[in-house]
Amino acid sequence: MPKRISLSPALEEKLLSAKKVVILSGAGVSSESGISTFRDKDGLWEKFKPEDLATPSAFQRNPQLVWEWYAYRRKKIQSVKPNPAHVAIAKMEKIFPEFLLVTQNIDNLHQKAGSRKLVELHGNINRNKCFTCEKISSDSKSDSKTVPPLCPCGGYLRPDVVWFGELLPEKALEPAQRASIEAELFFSVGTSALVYPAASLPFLAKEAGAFVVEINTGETEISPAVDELLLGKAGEILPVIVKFLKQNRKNKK
Ligand code: BJW
Ligand code: ZN
Repeated sequence: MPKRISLSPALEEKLLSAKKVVILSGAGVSSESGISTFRDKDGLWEKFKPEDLATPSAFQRNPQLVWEWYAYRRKKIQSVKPNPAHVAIAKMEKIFPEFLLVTQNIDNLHQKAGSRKLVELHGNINRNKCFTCEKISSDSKSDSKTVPPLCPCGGYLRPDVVWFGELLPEKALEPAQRASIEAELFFSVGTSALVYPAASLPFLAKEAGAFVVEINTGETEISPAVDELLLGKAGEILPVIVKFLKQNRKNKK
């Protein structure tokens, strides 16, 4: 039986008045869909080493191993559905006049749930790009192969995700930072807030005056700094927030 979720009067007031809202999402948002997180017990980094699979030098050393690991994860991701957390976030986009979802997730589940106002900080596993010339590949058949296909330039294709030591796409990071600074209400949902620069966004928002809410099954690095910590599953807490908004927020736009 899920425990009763109560929102503080301060959060309720912000939910009713805020126009500019940002949600930062992490792997915890997809865990109720059956996708493993990275750093929880049984998370991906317990079974696999990031330095062997999620760095440019790992790919240079063993492109086949890295390609196969992503092919395995892609197959799993394609078999699952968005959960109530994804659905609630897609509904929130329609309620607040200025809204941005900043996701670290590469699994496309937010888009499947209907989110449109979003930036992908760490890329998307459904796209490939060339390791050498960085051109995005349009070859959708490349999914099924067990060795990385080749780009017309001769370089190997790789998933269009951001590995450790790589820069985040400026077209995602710049709007994410700007929206975080301008936000009145900022949610950090299902992320351990350990990986930078994504983890700096709640602090940017807080320093610029936003009311910062964290939704997570456990405490994280940012918990001591947030205005409201809602401990529990994103798929149980976010629908309660949407229900409150629908019942109480008169002027939706
Ligand atoms: C629930 C739940 C439920 C569960 N409901 N909650 C030293 C200090 C500071 C920084 C660095 C440093 N050394 C190197 C760096 C930089 C590095 C970094 O931050 N490293 C840290 C680990 C220390 N960052 C980078 O390299 C980034 N680039 C960069 O900084 O460029 C400039 C630069 C270059 C070189 C040197 C220095 C600077 C790039 C980072 C790329 C991250 N890539 C990955 C892989 C993507 C592709 C793939 O999927 O394979 O992105 S790593 C992985 O972590 C993935 C995630 O997006 C990211 C964040 O993880 P997330 O989402 O937070 O998941 P978890 O598992 O950590 O947490 C899940 C949370 O959910 C938990 O808290 C649970 O409690 C909770 N939860 N179920 C609610 N139902
Ligand atoms: Zn190329």
